[in-house]
Amino acid sequence: MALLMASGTMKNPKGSRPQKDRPRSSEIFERGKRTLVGGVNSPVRAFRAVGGTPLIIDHAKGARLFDVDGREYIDFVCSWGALILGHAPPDIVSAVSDQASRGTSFGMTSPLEIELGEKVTSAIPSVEMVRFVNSGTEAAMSAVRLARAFTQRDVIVKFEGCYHGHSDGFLSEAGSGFATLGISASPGVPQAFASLTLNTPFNDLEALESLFKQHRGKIAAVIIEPVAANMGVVPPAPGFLEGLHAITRKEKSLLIFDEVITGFRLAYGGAQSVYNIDPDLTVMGKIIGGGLPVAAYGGKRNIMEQIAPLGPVYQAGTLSGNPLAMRAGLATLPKLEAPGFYADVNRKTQRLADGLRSALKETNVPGQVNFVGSLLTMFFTERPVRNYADARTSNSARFAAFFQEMLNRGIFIAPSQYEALFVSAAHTDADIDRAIAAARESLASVQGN
Ligand code: KE4
Repeated sequence: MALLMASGTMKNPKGSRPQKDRPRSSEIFERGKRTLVGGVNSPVRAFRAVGGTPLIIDHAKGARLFDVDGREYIDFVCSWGALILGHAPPDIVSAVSDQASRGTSFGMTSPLEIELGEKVTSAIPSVEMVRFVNSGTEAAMSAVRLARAFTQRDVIVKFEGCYHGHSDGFLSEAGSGFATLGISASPGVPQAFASLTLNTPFNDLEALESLFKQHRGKIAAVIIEPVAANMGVVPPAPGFLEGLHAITRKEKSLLIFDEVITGFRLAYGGAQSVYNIDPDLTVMGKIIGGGLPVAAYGGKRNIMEQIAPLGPVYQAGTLSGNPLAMRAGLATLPKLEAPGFYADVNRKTQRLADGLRSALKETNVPGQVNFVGSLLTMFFTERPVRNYADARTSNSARFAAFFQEMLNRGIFIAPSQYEALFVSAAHTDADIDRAIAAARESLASVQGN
């Protein structure tokens, strides 16, 4: 363990550039590569799209990450959106510590799961019943299995660039780490299975209509990130979600909102409350676990009651609803109900977006800043980004150079053009202004890339 503990943390004097080399991180990463595939437990952490030694984190607090070389970063990844309160909020830490002493997993139901289930279903009216699982992948996979069983149809429609986890049916034209690594399909998924997932462009109702025409009566469900965040942030065009909802009603297919990122982030009721859409099923994750592994799927009672043990659709999980994660979720959600919580994170994100837009203008670097609520992406392209094809016109070499410049200035953004920046309650206006200043300097140094 001694090897892995940082030799004390060293704050960077205000405004100074941290050392570029991170010797302890490289040493630990090299060691990690001997046992962990690629030295990571999730591909995007390997910095393959941006180069250099990945961050190896010693600890985190508030809006800060501290790596094993004692360098400090303002964190705009926030565990990929899970930490809307920032790292190690005191009340969440004490709730989890208290629960640990009372048992971390009972293998049977605890009142905690019921309480969190009540919190989630009262926050999201379309979710009349819920099932907790351990990852967004598991939740999305289960929701699709349920939709297929309920409709007795096999085909699923997803949108190019959207990501719903790594279960077989979703590994085509996916976003997030898939797009980051530039892969569009995955070995190991039988063609017979992959062919049951159809992709169509985000924000294009005409293409969706014609897909339904070609596959009339065969489409079980359409699954969508209501605000795409895994191709970078792309908001739904006006009327798009309403049109999508109307088409699924007409075609008697289910509409699944994947709110793993947007759930409890865009509003306490998720994106569906912002855009006033009533999906049949909703997939959630990240924030509801307060940083511990929790995800969930839920929806209309008559659909959810098809799930075992009530119905024939099987889904199970050893650690599903475990008390430790439930306590973290129960300590987190009430804080999001506080008056002004969302207005504040959204205001800070607007400040960041405005600052980045003026930095792009001042440095003459072609770029687009898309943001919704506290989700933001800066695309290095002159084309407005309304779908995955637009996103892919981004200059990935310039993004990679920008990423490194920002990291050297103590700002950690997602190591991929196809991810979001996340603003938390822990970020201060000073943090936002520091990120804007760093971006202005970083843009100036990548103009030539
Ligand atoms: P997980 O299985 O990673 O918990 O969740 C899958 C998932 C499902 N749906 C949406 C909308 C998601 O964004 C995700 C996972 N998000 C990525 C980041 N964009 C996880 C980061 C990673 O893969 O390491």
